[in-house]
Order: sequence, then C-alpha cells, then structure tokens
Amino acid sequence: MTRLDPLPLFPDSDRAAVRHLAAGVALMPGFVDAADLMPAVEAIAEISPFRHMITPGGYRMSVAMTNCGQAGWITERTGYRYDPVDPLTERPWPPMPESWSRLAGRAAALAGFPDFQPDVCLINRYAPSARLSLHRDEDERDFDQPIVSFSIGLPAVFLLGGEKRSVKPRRIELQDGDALVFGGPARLFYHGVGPLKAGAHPIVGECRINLTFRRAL
Ligand code: MD3
Ligand code: FE
Repeated sequence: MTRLDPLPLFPDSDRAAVRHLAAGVALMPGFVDAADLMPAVEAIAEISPFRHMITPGGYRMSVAMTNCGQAGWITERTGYRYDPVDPLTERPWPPMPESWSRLAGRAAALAGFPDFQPDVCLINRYAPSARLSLHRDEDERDFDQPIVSFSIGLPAVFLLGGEKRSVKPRRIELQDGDALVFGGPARLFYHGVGPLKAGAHPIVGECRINLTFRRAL
C-alpha cells in the first residue's frame, strides 16, 4: 500500500489536547506523567538539593528550588541571576535530561513555537501553604523564546495576570501532568501561584513540583 498524503505534523490526539487560554498561553492537560519525571527530579536533587533562596529584599522564599541545565536561576541578598555554578555546592548544576528537553520542545512546538531548545530547567517544590507572589520572568536574554512549564503532584491555583501588575489575575487550576506554554504576547505577563493546599500524591508525595524550561543564555 502506498501513502500519497504526507504524515500529519502532529497526531490528532495531540492537537486536540492543546487549549489556548489567551494569546500566547497554551494548556496541555495530562501532557506529562509524574512517574516518568520523578526519578530524575530525585537524582537532580541529590546533586543540587532543593533550598529556600533569599530574595534581594531579605525574605526567605516559601518555594524550595533547584535547577538543572547549563545554568540555574538563583536569588540571593545581592540579586537575581542565572549562574552556571550552584552556589550551594560550588559545582555546575546537574545536566538537563535529554528526555526532558525533548518533551519541553514538543510542548512548545504544539503551542506554535517550533524551535525551542531550553538550556535551563528551574525546579520549584511547593509544600502546603507555599506560594509564589506575582512576578515576571525577565532575567532571560531572548523574550522571543517561550517558557514551558510542567506541573506534577498536588494541584495549585495558577494566577495569570497581564502586562501590568495592576491587572487582576485570572485563577487557573493546574493539575498533575499539565503542561503550560507561555510565549509571544504573554511572555512577560505577571503571574504567580496561590498557597498550596495540603494533600498527598501517590508518586510525588505531599507537595507540588513545577518544572520551568527556559532559554536563558
Ligand atoms: C507566565 N513558576 O518559576 S509555572 C517560575 O508553578 C514560575 O512554579 C510557577 O512562575 C510555578 O517563574 C508558574 C507557569 C509559568 C511559567 C513562566 C511564565 C507562567 C508564566 C512566564 C511568563 C508568563
Ligand atoms: Fe515565573
């Protein structure tokens, strides 16, 4: 049997799974599986442990963070930056698993960003009551590149603001396995995460983990 028509770029099942929430914001429910991601999260955290970083204002963040890839996002009393060295271990951050960068690239492509090659993955861990106040991700070099986020574990309320801090945020429930892609007009939108509600996930445990893939350097 011969095939006259070219293979579709994406299977219909994938295309159906993309929900465009706003210009530049795409949600893919159930795009990732906690069971696939958790072993590497644990391996990364053995090398570069989760830690509560200090903001330039002197506050300890309620979210615990680590990174993998060519650099990591850090905040200290002295300011924010991407650093190729983990200040805790004084060693390079663990490498980003190839399966992760491929998965993030596929999510970006489904959302309309075909050439996304992340060099940093920031890993956020939320225990009950941990939250992330409204902020913009603006420490990356090229804002034409999207940010891809994978959520696993307990659900959380994601707060999607707008171009200005004054825009009242929309509340979006992020579930275990969800992928979100932010790019184009939404790339510099204010956003945050509401306080995590207690609970237990069979694989992730009593927390939520969020991976954000960035082209930072
Ligand atoms: C919207 N993380 O790490 S992920 C962050 O759930 C961060 O841990 C949140 O905000 C979390 O900086 C939200 C979704 C997300 C990530 C990047 C964005 C939303 C974004 C960049 C621009 C606009
Ligand atoms: Fe952010």
